[in-house]
Amino acid sequence: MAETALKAKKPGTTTTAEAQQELTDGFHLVIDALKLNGLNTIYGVPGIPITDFGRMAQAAGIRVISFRHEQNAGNAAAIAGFLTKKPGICLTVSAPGFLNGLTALANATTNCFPMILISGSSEREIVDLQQGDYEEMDQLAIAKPLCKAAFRVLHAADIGIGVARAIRAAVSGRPGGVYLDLPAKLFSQVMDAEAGAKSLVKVIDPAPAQLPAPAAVKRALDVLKGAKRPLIILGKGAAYAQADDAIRALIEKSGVPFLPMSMAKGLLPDTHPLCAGAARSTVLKDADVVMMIGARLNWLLSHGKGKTWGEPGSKKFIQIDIEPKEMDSNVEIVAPVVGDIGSCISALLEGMGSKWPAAPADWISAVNTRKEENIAKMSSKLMKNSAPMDFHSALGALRTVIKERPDVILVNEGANTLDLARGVIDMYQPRKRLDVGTWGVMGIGMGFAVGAAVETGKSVLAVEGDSAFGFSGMEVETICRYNLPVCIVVFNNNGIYRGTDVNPTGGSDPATTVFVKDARYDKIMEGFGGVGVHVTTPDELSRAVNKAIDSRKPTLINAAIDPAAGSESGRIGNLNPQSVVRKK
Ligand code: ADP
Ligand code: TPW
Ligand code: MG
Repeated sequence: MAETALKAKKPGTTTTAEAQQELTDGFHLVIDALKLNGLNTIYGVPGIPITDFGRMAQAAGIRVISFRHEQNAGNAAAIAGFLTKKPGICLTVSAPGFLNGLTALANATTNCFPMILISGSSEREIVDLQQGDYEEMDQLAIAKPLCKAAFRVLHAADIGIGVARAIRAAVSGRPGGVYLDLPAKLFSQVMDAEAGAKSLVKVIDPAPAQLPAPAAVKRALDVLKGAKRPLIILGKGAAYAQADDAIRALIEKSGVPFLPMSMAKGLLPDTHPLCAGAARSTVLKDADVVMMIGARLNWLLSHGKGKTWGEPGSKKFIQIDIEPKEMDSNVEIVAPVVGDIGSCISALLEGMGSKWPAAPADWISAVNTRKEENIAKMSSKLMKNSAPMDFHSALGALRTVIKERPDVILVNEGANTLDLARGVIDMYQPRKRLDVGTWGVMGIGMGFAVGAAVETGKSVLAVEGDSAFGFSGMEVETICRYNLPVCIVVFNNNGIYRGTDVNPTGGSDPATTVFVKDARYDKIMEGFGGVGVHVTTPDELSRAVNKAIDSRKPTLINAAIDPAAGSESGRIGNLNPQSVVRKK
């Protein structure tokens, strides 16, 4: 407290030493509350009423990373939450800044990432009477339906409790986004420093373990034991839980093939003998018992039904999740196990005892046969060293980079650039693949890259579609300003999905999906003092990426990709409605 408390005279007192009272204010109390809880990094954009707050936070030893747009700051905070299990903090100004940050908060909530969006807000009296204050907006009401919890603090003495509630709401149970509304007046409210210090709360055990019921564990093990063709699906909740050793032990002890969802890749290496990633459609169709660990049966898994899942009624689902309401959300769950993943997996391992039967050999060999076929089919596509590159030949080069440097963090967004990279680039370590997540949202790229580099100090390789990159591209300046070890590869195929569409009217406007032909995104990076490289072959790409990672210098590689190579919507064209009565 001493380092930040104000020395001030009590109003209306004499100058005697006895009469001097140490004071603090809202600014200091918020900073002290964050620091007390080990929240030492803030991602944000300054302005009224939080400019001085950012400055003071930096002066107090908090790392304050200033962005060019709040959405990117919010995405950085969200991924910080995913990587550290502590809420990432995003700080914005009122109304427009708040709304810019809100997209990231909603996205974090959807993905179950813990973060806290702290926004300054205008005067309550004026906002509530709608008298037209500077950046007037009822932010709390707007945030509420879009996040897990929303709080407002009106009195300096409540800051400690407000921050504590926000932390607990973000990380306990199913993690998510929390909004904390701090009106401008709060920051300058003054109170006695000692009382202020006492009002702060150090949150004890912010995400308490939630133990599964023994009967639920037994039920799940009985179903698993009866399986002829068992499958385990690992989701990003399993990656978040940081129960890596226990999850590996469960898989290896049971001998059950596992399928990692996108951000769970690397939880066990994609090259693990039990990884069924290369036989995805076969295992989904043919498995008879599926154990979901921190993964939801949403659109990414065809809601647990339909063609993807084979004959109707051919599956039994076991689900391990901290959120009881997730059970039966799409199909019947015959064995729900509700609790935190660490506790659930430990209980399952204990329940399996020492004599757990091996998974049926005919199933394992069927899965292996399919894997080998698919791997062989793909490998020739990855080897070509042609110009222009197609997605596979370019990704073949990046696949080798990650194999040789498994601790590099891969950020990935786009359509073809995303879907094909997910399949081609094997991951070897947990929480190294960060991508568009549950919404398939474009724009996470630079925010995630900055957040991952700042939180881990590791090199980041951001593989970006040219459209995807555009959503957050201005943050290359942020990457240069903080000199972060981020290498961006823009897969430049001149547009969204492809660069070959033409305007159907024959008019001079370009088609809706194409960009400036043969643009040089590398020049943007050079403009801010980073390294820009233009490459046209996989060999050049691989050399440039390796050099960037070795140097740890901000680098953008413009990788020219055949404009005709992509397909509409990447791998999810089935979700894309097309008119059948199109008029000429
Ligand atoms: P994916 O997209 O990888 O399939 P989802 O985001 O759909 O993953 O699912 C993640 C699930 O993990 C959510 O249902 C969430 O409640 C759950 N979850 C997150 N953290 C934990 C945890 N520590 N313990 C148990 N479940 C968790
Ligand atoms: C916030 C819709 C999905 S994928 C994509 C868009 C615009 C870009 C695909 O082009 P890109 O990749 O990145 O060049 P590639 O390799 O296929 O050429 N707005 C938001 N989110 C989404 N998902 C969209 C729009 C979309
Ligand atoms: Mg593109």
